Amino acid sequence: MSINYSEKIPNNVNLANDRALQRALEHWQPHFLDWWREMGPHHFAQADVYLRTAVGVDAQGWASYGAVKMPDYRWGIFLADPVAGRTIGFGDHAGQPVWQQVPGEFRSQFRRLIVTQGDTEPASVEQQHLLGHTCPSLYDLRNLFQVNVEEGRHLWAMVYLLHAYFGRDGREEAEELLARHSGDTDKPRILGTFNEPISDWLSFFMFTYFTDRDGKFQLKSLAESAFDPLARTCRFMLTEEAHHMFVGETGVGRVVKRTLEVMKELGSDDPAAIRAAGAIDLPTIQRYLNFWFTSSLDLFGSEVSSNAASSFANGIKGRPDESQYEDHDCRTASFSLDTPQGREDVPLRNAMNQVMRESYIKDCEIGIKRWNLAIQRAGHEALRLTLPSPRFHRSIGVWAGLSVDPSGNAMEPAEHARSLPRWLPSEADRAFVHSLMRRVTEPGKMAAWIAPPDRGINNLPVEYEYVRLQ
Ligand code: BYC
Ligand code: FE
Ligand code: FE
Repeated sequence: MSINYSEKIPNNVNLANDRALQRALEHWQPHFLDWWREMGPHHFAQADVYLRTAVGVDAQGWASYGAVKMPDYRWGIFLADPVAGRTIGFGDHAGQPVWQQVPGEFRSQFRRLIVTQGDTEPASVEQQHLLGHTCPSLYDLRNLFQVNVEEGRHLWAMVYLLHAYFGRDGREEAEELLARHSGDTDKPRILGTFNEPISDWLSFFMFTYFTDRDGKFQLKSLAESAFDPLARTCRFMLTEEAHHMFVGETGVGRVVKRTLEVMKELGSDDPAAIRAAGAIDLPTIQRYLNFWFTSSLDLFGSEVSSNAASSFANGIKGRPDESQYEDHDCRTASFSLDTPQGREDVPLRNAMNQVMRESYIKDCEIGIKRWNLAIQRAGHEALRLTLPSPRFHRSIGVWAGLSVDPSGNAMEPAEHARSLPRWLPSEADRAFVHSLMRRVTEPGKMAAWIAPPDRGINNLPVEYEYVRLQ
């Protein structure tokens, strides 16, 4: 199905055929644009940004690239093509045809999940509101803006579902998605991580590595849903998501690379000397990693969850890559869970959040291995970045609020509190990282704390002027 760009709202869902829905979305559109102007990238409305825009939803060449002013970006509604004869892949309704409408009895459950998913998208744009001012290069500035406009489009994806399938409640929820704000004391965003400030680029790269990866896993599990429009929306969102994680993985990798260069020049791994030379020492990178990884672990919800069990039973939310499992019913199976009281067997359906979290952790390891390879190749046998234990620094689930060290061992609360500055970014770490954040906007030039990328965007050179500032 091709995308119609001649309409006010580009779409491949035949919006013109449903006048009421089209009018409702055209009514929401200016509210979205007001929100973007106020809460989106600060001060760059006039800049020409080299952005990709979706022009089709198939695997080959779905994107076109060109200079766009962000407020003119064509946010629209794009669903992956339907799969003929698709049936429900898991839970109590497995094998039955998928649903084109939301069954009444599951309506509020679906709405809650769609609202929660939708809430994270604008939240991340709000968190990154000021980052453009301190970009380490035009290449990075462009990547930030690409991520931002696509998160804006992900909001559109969820708002479409709310408007099209949830009537008046859905329209009200769509307004609320623009009324809650990241970090707002009265009306915060729904999930914890999306209220954490992202005020430096190391945090941005950790966020796109770890938190956008939660997005990947949540979208994969919703792409299994029996509610076909939700599944198709999420399938297309996943193609955009891949770039966000690329920005994170290469971003952290380039910070590590620059640190290794400085260590070589200095012939030292002394953090103070590395900082004095304008790079970020590996222990500081590890502390940022610890923070964003553990915060993102919380996004999977409690290890034992009746919500997760009923979402699975009802066909609402499956496991990422559900087809790779043998048992799609899981009613009688159990799961061995690591709890502070020891191993406990729990019904598998109730442990679905933990099943997802464990596949997420495996996926997180891939980038860590790559970064460590660079550290090893630079001749540092004793230095490594590691994922902390999932028991460490948790706010949700069975490990929440416990005094556990990054290796997963319980400790005295007072000793734990004293040790935290060694494990998580301290005020001094943040002040140092902030002191490095100076804007670099000469094409091809990089800030001193980050190595240049291996290649530019879409086969263009790294020196290309990816953002033309006005
Ligand atoms: N913070 O049974 P429980 C992305 C709440 S990222 C605060 O343990 P459940 C993106 C929970 O909501 C992907 N609250 O968990 C990335 C529930 O509250 P209610 C986002 C939390 O329901 C970067 C209560 O605790 N997508 O796309 O099984 C940039 C008990 O819940 C947290 C989704 O999350 C937390 N961390 O699962 C841009 C998918 N964790 O309802 C975008 C949709 C739990 O009792 N959401 N709670 O008031 C879901 O599937 C589920 O809601 C969750 C929680 C997995 C989040
Ligand atoms: Fe997203
Ligand atoms: Fe994303």
